[in-house]
Amino acid sequence: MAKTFTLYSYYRSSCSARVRIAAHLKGIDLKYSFIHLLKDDQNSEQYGQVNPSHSVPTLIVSEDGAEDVVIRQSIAILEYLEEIAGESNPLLPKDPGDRAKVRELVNIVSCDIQPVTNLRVIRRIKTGGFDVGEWQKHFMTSGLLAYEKLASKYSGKLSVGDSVTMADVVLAPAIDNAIRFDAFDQDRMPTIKKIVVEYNKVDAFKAGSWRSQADTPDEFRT
Ligand SMILES: N[C@@H](CCC(=O)N[C@@H](CS)C(=O)NCC(=O)O)C(=O)O
Repeated sequence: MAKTFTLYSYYRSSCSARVRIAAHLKGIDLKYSFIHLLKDDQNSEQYGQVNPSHSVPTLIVSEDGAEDVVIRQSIAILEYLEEIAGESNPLLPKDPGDRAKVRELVNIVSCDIQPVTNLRVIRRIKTGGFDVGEWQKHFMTSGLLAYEKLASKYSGKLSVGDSVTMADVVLAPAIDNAIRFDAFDQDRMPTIKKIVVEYNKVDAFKAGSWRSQADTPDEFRT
């Protein structure tokens, strides 16, 4: 019997979008279980049993009806998908030096930008009458400028060379967030601007985007 892949996801979660885009690129059919972050589904005791970090995404892989693999971190999920379906749209280049470039860029977004702009962090600092928008914009901008600097050396059409890599899968939803918080300064980020144009040509980016999920509210659909 074939494997079943179930993703706990929220339409506006950039970490979930990474996995959705990668799965589309690899032709892996995902079933969805929706966790509404603004309704606090992630903090339920039941979901805490699935993912003790109380965050999305979580990927459950079942075989013959039995749970086989559970992965609760988006980058670990991307690495897993690459390992089981590496030949279909490889997201890591063959050359170890190029792989390191991809992972550097992935880490700028997943370690330096996303964690400090995440919902639970924002909720916590909001209690101090903080300017949350300014905070988000600051960390998104400084992280993306670092990405820009490296990608200006590494990029061809895409972040590293001319093929889609894990770096692009992680960057695309980060740019959606940056646009939302007015942190995508295209004049200072010409390489990223050029790369983002390429995403519009690849179906998987649209299919995985926050605007086209089954839990996306109608007002956000394109
Ligand atoms: N390092 C984790 C971060 C996951 C994460 O923080 N996800 C966000 C959505 S992008 C979330 O679930 N936030 C819920 C909250 O902050 O309450 C990963 O990459 O999977």
